[in-house]
Amino acid sequence: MKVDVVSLFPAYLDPLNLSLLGKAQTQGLVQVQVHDLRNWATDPHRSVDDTPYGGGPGMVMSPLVWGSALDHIREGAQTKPTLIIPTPSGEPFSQVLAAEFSRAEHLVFACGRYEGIDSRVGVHYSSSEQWEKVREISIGDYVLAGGEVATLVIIEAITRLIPGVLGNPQSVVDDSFSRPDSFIEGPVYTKPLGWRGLEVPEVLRSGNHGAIEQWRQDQAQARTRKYRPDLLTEIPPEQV
Ligand code: 6GU
Repeated sequence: MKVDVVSLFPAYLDPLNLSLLGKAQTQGLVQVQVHDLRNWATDPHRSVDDTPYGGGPGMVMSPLVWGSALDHIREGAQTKPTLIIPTPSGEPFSQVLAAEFSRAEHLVFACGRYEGIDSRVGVHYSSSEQWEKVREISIGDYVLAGGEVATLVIIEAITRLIPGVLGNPQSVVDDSFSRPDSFIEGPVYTKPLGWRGLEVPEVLRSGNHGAIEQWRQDQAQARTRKYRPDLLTEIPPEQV
């Protein structure tokens, strides 16, 4: 998978070279390239934003600068990329979306700052034959200062699903939000058996695999009821 990230603060994306993703890049499973948006600014002040039409606070990022940057990336590519625009007003990110994006050949992330990117950028590339698709994605119900940290989150969730990136493929199957029942995962333990007066649950030492699986399922269900009751509400059948 090829991943391009365009940002005003390329150093924000430095963690992409660490740990699991750093190794995946060394192994050739993923190629990440970070670009400084200011390279495509053309005026003497190298500005990338302007005041919003209709008034209001803050600045809006220029479609001229974004258009030049994204066209440049497309011109250097062999296949149609998917454009991901992280924004708090986007579609909620999820494990299902991470799995979908993990099958893409080429992803391009457009990191906005200030009050966001001129809306015509997303509209234009959505209808362009040169791009696979455009997705505006939010990582949760809170507001970040820019798209960079959201991009790190999305890339990490996607790339660990690429075959070969994780050491143990079963880890991905067992994840919260990936199982058919969609419970969040229960508690885990390692040695020592006793720690500061707290014991590892007896059942995990029983050797009874059926009982262990049942216990884990019960724990996962209890935890989901407590923290994420929204995951348990049944979706009513569609009314025709
Ligand atoms: Cl993707 N961007 C920003 N700036 N804030 C967010 C977000 C994205 N997702 C949640 N909050």
